[in-house]
Amino acid sequence: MIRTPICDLLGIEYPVFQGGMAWIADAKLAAAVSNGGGLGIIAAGNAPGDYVREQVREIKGLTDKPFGVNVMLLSPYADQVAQVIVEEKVPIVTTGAGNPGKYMEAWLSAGVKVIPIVPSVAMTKLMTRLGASAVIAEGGESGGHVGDLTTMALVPQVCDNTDLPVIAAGGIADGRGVAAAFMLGACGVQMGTRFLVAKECSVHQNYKDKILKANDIATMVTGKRSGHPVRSLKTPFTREYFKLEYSQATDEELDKFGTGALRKAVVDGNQREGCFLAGQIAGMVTREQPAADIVREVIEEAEPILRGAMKWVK
Ligand code: TUI
Repeated sequence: MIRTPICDLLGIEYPVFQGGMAWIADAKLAAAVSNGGGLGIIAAGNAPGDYVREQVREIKGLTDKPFGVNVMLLSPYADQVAQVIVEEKVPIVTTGAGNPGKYMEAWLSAGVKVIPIVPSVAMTKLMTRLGASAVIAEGGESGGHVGDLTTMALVPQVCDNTDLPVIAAGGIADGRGVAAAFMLGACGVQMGTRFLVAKECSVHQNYKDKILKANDIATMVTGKRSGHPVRSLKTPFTREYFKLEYSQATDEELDKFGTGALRKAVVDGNQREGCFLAGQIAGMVTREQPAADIVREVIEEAEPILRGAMKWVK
């Protein structure tokens, strides 16, 4: 059995978070993960506060286990969502794609546990000072919005600069990844792409099929020009977007081309115009499974690896 400080801190059985995937991670997926003993997380993404309120009310009817909400800080509705979290007494918040500093006081005084995603040591130190309960160190192997550092380089440096529990994310999809994360000093993991093909994940079947068929070199990063780099599957859309980025196209033209592409992937399964966010481990994700099985399986796989880790040391 693997039990780590994050399990006691949050009241969960397995130290496994499901990533707050925008447009994808809804109350049903999050409830399935939480009921399986991990931490299910509802993604606010770019949705308004009322959507998040509905989702939070729904999950409370589906599980009595702890759950979280992920706030995407680039969202125009981030202020609304931050307020809904307080009003609806959400127990745990994770944040992504920015600095949640301006919400910390309100959340902490409402008793919310705040777990920011940090892409650097500087952000780690700031979040530790501001009262975070833990941090998620997410490397650029992940899908979606990516920082510069890899998980291998980021996690130990984050661990060296905080006493908080560190959750590793980016490039983790099985027990080997979990074991490696623990070796680097993390006491938990967050996975997105692996949960995207969970049975309870309601993303369009075309999206799941594309992940299941992906190989090691199936993803690429676009959006560097705008300062918001995003990793997704190579598709006609991403190749065209990439070309436009390095052309004379204006920022407005580029924005117009990209708008709605994630919705087209998630809701419509549109293989030509959709943007299918995915991590580099998509090539290892080969079967659809119940979310609870994923949570248990990665931890059960990690146990013998961690026990046998010293086999080459005489
Ligand atoms: O947030 C994510 N992944 C995401 S967000 C998203 S929706 C989106 N759509 C279009 C453009 C951008 C986003 C899809 N996937 N992961 C967590 C994450 N956070 N990765 C990196 C960061 C991060 C980056 C900078 C966190 C903090 C940060 O701070 C910068 C600063 O100094 O304010």
